[in-house]
Amino acid sequence: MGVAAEGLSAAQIETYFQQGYLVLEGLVPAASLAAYDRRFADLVNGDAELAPDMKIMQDVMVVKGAVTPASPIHAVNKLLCLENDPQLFAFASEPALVAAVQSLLGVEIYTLSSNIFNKPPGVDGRHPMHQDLRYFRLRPAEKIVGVWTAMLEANRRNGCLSVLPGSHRQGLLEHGSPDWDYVNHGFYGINGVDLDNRVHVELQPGDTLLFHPLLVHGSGTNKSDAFRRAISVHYAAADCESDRAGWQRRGLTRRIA
Ligand SMILES: O=C(O)CCC(=O)C(=O)O
Repeated sequence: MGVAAEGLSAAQIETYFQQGYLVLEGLVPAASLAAYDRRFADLVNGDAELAPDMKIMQDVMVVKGAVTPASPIHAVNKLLCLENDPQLFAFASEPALVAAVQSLLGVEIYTLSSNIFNKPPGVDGRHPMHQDLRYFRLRPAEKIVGVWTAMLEANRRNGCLSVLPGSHRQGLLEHGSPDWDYVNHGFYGINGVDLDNRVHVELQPGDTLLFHPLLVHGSGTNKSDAFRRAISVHYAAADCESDRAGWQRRGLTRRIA
C-alpha cells in the first residue's frame, strides 16, 4: 500500500490503530535514499564532519574487540541525532512521510529523535523486543509515531524488524537488559514476548513502517554478507504533554509542520 498526496486513507488509519503499525510501500524516492546513503558513508568514513550533537555508535562487539571490522562502516551500529545535518534531516520533511504522519497526529508535528540504524554483517547486532515509549517522556502514546524507512532491502536473513501486531494495546511493559553476551548500549528488552505471533516486516528500499510507540518490536542478527540499513524518525503532535514544560522548543526537538 502507498500513500496519497493528501495522506492516509481511513482504512490505513484504522489498520494503524488496530495493528499498531502500517507499511507504506515506495514512500521515499530512490534519489533521496541515495543522497542519504552517500551522506551516511561520508560521515562514518570521516570524509565529512559530524554535525553538532550527532554521534556514531559502534557495535558492542567492535568496541569489545570481539570482531575486527572490515571497514569503518562495518563498525557502525547507529548514527544518532540527525537534526543538525540538513542533508540527512531532510528525511524528516519528505512530503509523503509528513502527509502520512499528519494523518495520524494532526497538522502540527515535531520530531523527537532521529537515527540511521546500520546492521553490518559479522556481528550479533540483535535488537531485543521492546517498546519505544520506554525511551520517551511525552504522553499520550497515541500522539507519537515512529517511522522506519529501509535504505537497503530489509529481509529475514539480514535482520529486518519484527513486530507483535496489536501489542500496543497492552500498555508500557517492563524492560530489562537481555541475557546475551553482546548487548548494544541502551538496548533494553521485554522478557517473555510471544515470539510465535511475531510478524517479520520485509521491506524494499523506500518502503516505510509507521509504528505506534507501544508496539513491541525488535530485529535479529544480520546473517547475510551485506548491510541492512534504515533511517528513522519519531514524531509527536503539538498537544503532547511532558513533565518538561515547553518541550516543543527544547533540545533537538524540531517543528516540521
Ligand atoms: O533498526 C533496528 O534494528 C531497530 C530499530 C528499532 O528498534 C527502533 O527504531 O525502535
